[in-house]
Amino acid sequence: MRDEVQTILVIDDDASTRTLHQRLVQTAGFQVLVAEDGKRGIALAEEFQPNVVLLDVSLPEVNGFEVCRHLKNQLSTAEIPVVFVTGTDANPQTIKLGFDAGADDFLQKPVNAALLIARVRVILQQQALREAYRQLATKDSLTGLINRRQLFFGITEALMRGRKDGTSSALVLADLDKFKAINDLYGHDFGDEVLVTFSRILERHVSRHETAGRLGGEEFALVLPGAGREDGVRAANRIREVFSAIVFDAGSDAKHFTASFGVAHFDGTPRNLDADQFLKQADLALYAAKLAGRNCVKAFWELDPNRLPTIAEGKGHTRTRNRSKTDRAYVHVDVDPSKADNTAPITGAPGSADISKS
Ligand code: GH3
Ligand code: MG
Ligand code: MG
Repeated sequence: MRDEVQTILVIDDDASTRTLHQRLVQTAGFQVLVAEDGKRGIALAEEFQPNVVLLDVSLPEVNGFEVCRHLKNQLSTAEIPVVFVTGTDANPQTIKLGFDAGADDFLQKPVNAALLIARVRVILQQQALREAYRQLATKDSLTGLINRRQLFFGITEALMRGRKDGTSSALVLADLDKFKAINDLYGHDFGDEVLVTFSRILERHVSRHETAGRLGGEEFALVLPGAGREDGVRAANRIREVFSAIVFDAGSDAKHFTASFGVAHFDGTPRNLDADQFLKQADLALYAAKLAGRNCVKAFWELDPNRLPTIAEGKGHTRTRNRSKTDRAYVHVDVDPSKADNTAPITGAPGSADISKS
């Protein structure tokens, strides 16, 4: 729930009721918006997204039930709780009609001030709890990025749009290089810091309609709806460059770390490409980037289709279940801490076969 002062929208055609309800909620510390008819009320709800609507049943033109149904049927206003506050007609039938229309509560005029405010506060608490559960279900707790499950929704949505109207989209997978060695050399907390830093970079590089998420471990994905092939590669390279330029303070050492990227692209065909297969394409490209020496970007469409590597069953990124650990058993990294070079990047030099930095 928002931190700022919470806003209550009062919709009532009776001026004295509006004034009374306005005074009550203002005294309780809420901000208030008022509307004298349903149409104006709906417009205010859409524009200002109030935390609760206090809604009269009998209104001219559009009645309260219709207003409530309208709010509850629109994605942008469906979550706003509605409390009916009705005068003349609080009989069993109108109460049922109110709740059928989606009301969260039903109060009788003249309202008991303490009861009205208490009900509003309970509703706000329930909203806050729902929001907290939503965060838990959709966000990764370490980085605050959306989680694996939500990423799959985003990928599926991008594919559906592509199938429908040919809108292209790019999928970028990123995997931090030799991250196990970072943990081993500098500790798990330091490793966590690196993950968080990488996540902040991803966030800064995505626009509102794009998505950055954590697939698990040190693996991340970007979904870029509307992106052409080169847009995906460019985005990956920008992030790669920014990340590798960051100087991490590892005890007495200043360290640079790197990441490898795989890019796949969908332009509506093949129509039956699903999220698993799209991820697999990006994963094969990422694997090629690791093989090419890491700290580089590879595109699926540039790979030789006759020489695609076989990723061992269950070792790729394309599994739909969540994983607690993200070992890539097919990439072997031998790290001898005693030979660690504290000034150079922890990763090897980019491979000469790198297509992406030209
Ligand atoms: P490569 O360059 O081939 O990707 O090598 P890598 O070492 O990055 O890959 P590997 O999959 O072998 O190691 C990933 C490591 O990431 C192992 C795991 O312990 C660590 N890891 C996974 N999740 C977290 C986390 O939340 N925090 C920290 N600090 N480490 C994590
Ligand atoms: Mg890695
Ligand atoms: Mg990995």
